[in-house]
Amino acid sequence: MDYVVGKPQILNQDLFKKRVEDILYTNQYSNIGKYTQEVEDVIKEILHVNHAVAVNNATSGLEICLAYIKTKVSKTQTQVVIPSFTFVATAHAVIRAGFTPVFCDILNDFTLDIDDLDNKVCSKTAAIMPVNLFGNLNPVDILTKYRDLHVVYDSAHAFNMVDDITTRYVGGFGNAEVFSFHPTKICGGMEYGVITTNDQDLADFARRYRNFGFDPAAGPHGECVSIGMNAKPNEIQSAAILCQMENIVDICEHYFQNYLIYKNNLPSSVVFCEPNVEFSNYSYIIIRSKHRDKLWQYLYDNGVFARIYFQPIHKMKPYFKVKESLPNTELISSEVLALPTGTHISPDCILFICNLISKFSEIESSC
Ligand code: T4K
Repeated sequence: MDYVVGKPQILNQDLFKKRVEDILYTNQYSNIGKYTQEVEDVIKEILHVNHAVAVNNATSGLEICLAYIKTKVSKTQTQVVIPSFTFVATAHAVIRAGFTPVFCDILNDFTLDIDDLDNKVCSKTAAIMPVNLFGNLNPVDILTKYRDLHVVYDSAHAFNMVDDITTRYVGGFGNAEVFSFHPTKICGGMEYGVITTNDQDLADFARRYRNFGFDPAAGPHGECVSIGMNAKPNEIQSAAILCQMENIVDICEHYFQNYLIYKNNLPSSVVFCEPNVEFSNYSYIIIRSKHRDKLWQYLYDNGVFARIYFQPIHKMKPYFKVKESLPNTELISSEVLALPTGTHISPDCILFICNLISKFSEIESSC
C-alpha cells in the first residue's frame, strides 16, 4: 500500500551511504562514536537546550528519566500520572522504572485534563508525565501548578515545536523531555530516541544508565557505578538521524504543506483536529468521525491505510485491572483516525484521500 501513515524516508541518501562507508572503514560501530556525539550537538543547538543524550529509542529514554526520578523520591511516592490516550510505550516505561501508572483523562486537544489531574495527584505521586501528542502541547501551567513534583514529558511526537506562551522550543521543559525518531516519526531514522534536559545531574545519570551504569569519566577501563541498561544507539542509526537533521527545514515544510492541503480539502462531515499551537510540526493529521470504523474500512478497501491511534491503555490486557473512568479518553479513542502524511505523501495523494472521505460521507448521509 502506498498511502500509509508514517512511511520512512531518509533524505540525502548519497551522504548517508558515504557515512555508512566511513563507519565500516573506521570500525567504530557503537559506544557513542562521532556520529552519535554529532547528533547530540545538533539537537542541543536546534532545541536550545543544555544537554541531549541519544538512546536507542524513546521508550528507553522515558524509562531512563523515570529511573532517575526514582532516585530522587521517597519510598512512598510510587505513582506516575499519565494519560491513557497515548502509545502503550508511555505506560510500559512507567512500569519498567518501578512505578505504577495512574491514568488521567484528556481534553479534546489530547492534553491532560487539569481538573482530572487534580483528582489524580496525591501524596503517592512521584511524577507527572504529560504526552505532547500529535503536534499538540500540554500547557506550561502544569509546571507552575505542580512545582513540587517531577515532570517528564513524553515528547515523542513533538520534535521541532515551539510553545506559544513562552516562545521556547519544546525540549527544555520540566525535568526532561524525550523525543522519538522511530522510522514513522517526523525526521525519523532507524529507531532512535533523544533525552533533552537542562539538568546536568539528570544528563550525567542518563549517560551512565544507557551504558550499563558505567561512568564515562572513569577512564579507559570504565567503572560501573550504578545499575543501568544497554540503550546506546549504534553509529549507523546516528548517521541516519544526522542526515534527517540536515534536512529538517525541508522535511518540516513538507509536513506543513500536507497539513494545509488536508485542511482546505477535507469535508466538514469529519472533525479536523487542528494543532493547539502556532508552531506545531504537523507530524500527524488527525480527524474524528462518528463512523470511524466504517470510514477506516472504506479507506482501506481503496488502498489507504489510515491508523487508529490510539486505543486507551487502561482497557489493554496488561493494564485493565486498573479501574478508571476516563469518559473523554474513551469517546475520543472511538472516533479518532490518523491519515497518511510524511515526505512520501504528495499533494495528489492527499486530494485522493480527501475525495474518498467526501465520497464516504455522501454514501453515509444517503443511507
Ligand atoms: N510515546 C509515544 C506517544 C509514541 O507514539 C511512541 C511511539 C513512543 C512513546 C515510543 O517511541 P519509540 O520507542 O518507538 O521510539 C508505531 C511505532 O512503532 C511507534 O514508534 C510509535 N510511537 C507508534 C505511534 O507507531 P506502529 O505499529 O503503528 O507502526 P507500523 O509498523 O505499523 O508502521 C506504520 C506504517 O509505516 C506501516 O503502514 C508501514 C510503514 N513503515 C513502518 C516502518 C517501521 C515502513 O514503511 N517502514 C518501516 O520501517 O507503531
